[in-house]
Amino acid sequence: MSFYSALGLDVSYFAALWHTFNVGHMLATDLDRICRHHGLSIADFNLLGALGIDRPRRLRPTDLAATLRVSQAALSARLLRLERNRLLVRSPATRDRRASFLHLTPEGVRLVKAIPSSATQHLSVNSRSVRLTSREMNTQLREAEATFRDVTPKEIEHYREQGWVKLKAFVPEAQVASLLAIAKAKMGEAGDRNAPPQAFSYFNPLTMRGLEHPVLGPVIKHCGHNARALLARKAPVGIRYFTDFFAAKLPSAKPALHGGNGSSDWHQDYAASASDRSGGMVFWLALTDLAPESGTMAFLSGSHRFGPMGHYTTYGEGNLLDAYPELLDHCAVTEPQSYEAGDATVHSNLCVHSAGLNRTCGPRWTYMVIVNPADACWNGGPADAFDTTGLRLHEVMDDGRFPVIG
Ligand SMILES: O=C(O)CCC(=O)C(=O)O
Repeated sequence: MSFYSALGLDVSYFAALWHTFNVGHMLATDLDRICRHHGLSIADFNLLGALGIDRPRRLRPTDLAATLRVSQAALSARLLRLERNRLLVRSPATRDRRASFLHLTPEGVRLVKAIPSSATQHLSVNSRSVRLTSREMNTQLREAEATFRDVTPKEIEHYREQGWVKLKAFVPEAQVASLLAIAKAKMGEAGDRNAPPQAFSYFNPLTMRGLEHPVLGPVIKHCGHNARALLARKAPVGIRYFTDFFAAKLPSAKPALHGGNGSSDWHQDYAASASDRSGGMVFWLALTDLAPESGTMAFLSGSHRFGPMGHYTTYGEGNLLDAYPELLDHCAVTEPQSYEAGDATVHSNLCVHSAGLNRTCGPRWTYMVIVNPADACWNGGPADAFDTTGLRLHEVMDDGRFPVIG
């Protein structure tokens, strides 16, 4: 304040202005949290809401950009994504065939109505918030921004049906920023400073075993808690932690020091899990915004129903689909996914998946957590992601290294 008054500005209204700004910020954070439960950001909701208003004339993308006060470039990517998610469609404008009008789909209309009604139930900002001191406001904001969200019934259903699921904003921004900073501090900005004990062609891993770590621990436990909901066993079976690691897929155009700049061809993880039963899953968390050209995950939806189909090293120069081409008659291949920082995908260790080359010029930063059902027993085999020393055949893997976390 004294800085501004020294400039000769009238600062008598600054405190009120700052307070109003903070209440607005709290409200936006709170609304964003609610939108994310429905798989949208607050900006997506504003966009759909603008299309939901009854107007004499439908909006074109240029009208919408002006209404929302955003650039055409920022709007185009968002429109494409919402169109792909079947929340809006375009129809050609009658006078100018090159232009298009935007319309909500029935699902878009449903969301535009559902979000305000869930806001009335779940909004934590209320009339009392306006009277909070700035210290109380900061505490509330920090808590709101750091809140982990749970998987929704719709996401659980998608996982059960398809063997994988996308979890928008699964880890809050603050934690993702800390994870990325830790990864870069240990692996370097280029993601290749560490030398893994076992180098992989498809990414450069750094195993963390971070359960006790102040930043990694809560993220791992968040995965464990939600893995239990995704597993959806009727028997009261918990979730056992197995490993967690940073994985930097390195640019394919540059030579790599320890591998890690290749693609991850179609495969399942099950054969590398050393477990006597299915139910294991991988949480794959994007630490930055990731577009398909950085080598993101694609899935063969529903392939988890077809049982184990071999270890990824057993197809010679080919991949799982060369050995089981008939899968393509039954299962749809998804596009490589796009992620915003904090989005995750989770795949069952029986779901066939792949990730392409990283065609960008920087590393693809991800953090992965691998879990199994707590009643899984060691099948006597080796495991790719963890050490099986000390495990006993046909007994649960309750070695102290693998605690139940969900
Ligand atoms: O991140 C990748 O490139 C592949 C990941 C993968 O195959 C897995 O998580 O099982």
